[in-house]
Amino acid sequence: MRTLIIGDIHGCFRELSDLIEKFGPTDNDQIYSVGDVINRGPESINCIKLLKELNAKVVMGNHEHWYLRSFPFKEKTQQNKIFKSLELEDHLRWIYDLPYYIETPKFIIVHAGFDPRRPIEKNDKDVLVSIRMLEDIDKPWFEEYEGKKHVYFGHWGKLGLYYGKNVTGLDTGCVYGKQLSGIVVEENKLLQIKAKKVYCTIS
Ligand SMILES: [Mn+2]
Repeated sequence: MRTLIIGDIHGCFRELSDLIEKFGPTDNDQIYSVGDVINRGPESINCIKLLKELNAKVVMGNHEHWYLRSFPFKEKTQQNKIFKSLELEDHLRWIYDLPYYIETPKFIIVHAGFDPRRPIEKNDKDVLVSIRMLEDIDKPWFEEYEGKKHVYFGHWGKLGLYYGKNVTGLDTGCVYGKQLSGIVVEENKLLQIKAKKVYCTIS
């Protein structure tokens, strides 16, 4: 059995398909995603459909979290307009049921990270999908992490591919024209697909 953990996808379906093909999953393999499957890029719905077909395990990203917070789009804010255009209502239950982190005997998958000075289950959902820095000590959250389980996370596109002490950052900014990354855990092997184009400029 092999395990593939995929970084932030953001609707980049062609790159996701290529990455899956490169991995070549069998029925014994398990695919995970660090979340932010949707939004910003061109084909959010197709990304969800493919991950469902593959029985991938996906954690909640800030974009899925915000989508749920915005639904049913009553307020006319800019964010709601963007999400409305995604037309993801058929997949609402799937998004709603996404866990905020996944912990296995070997590793933890979380979208952004957590404050490691307290147990992950004691971190707020908003923290799990959005943390980068521990503001009070002005350090990235993972610099304080001393747990034994390896943590795989995304969310930090500017950080890019990051190998730290028992942590791996996998958001390599595909939607910004960089790469879609995945890591094969058992082989510690990195798979990358170059973005077909710049879908979105960094805001
Ligand atoms: Mn994110």
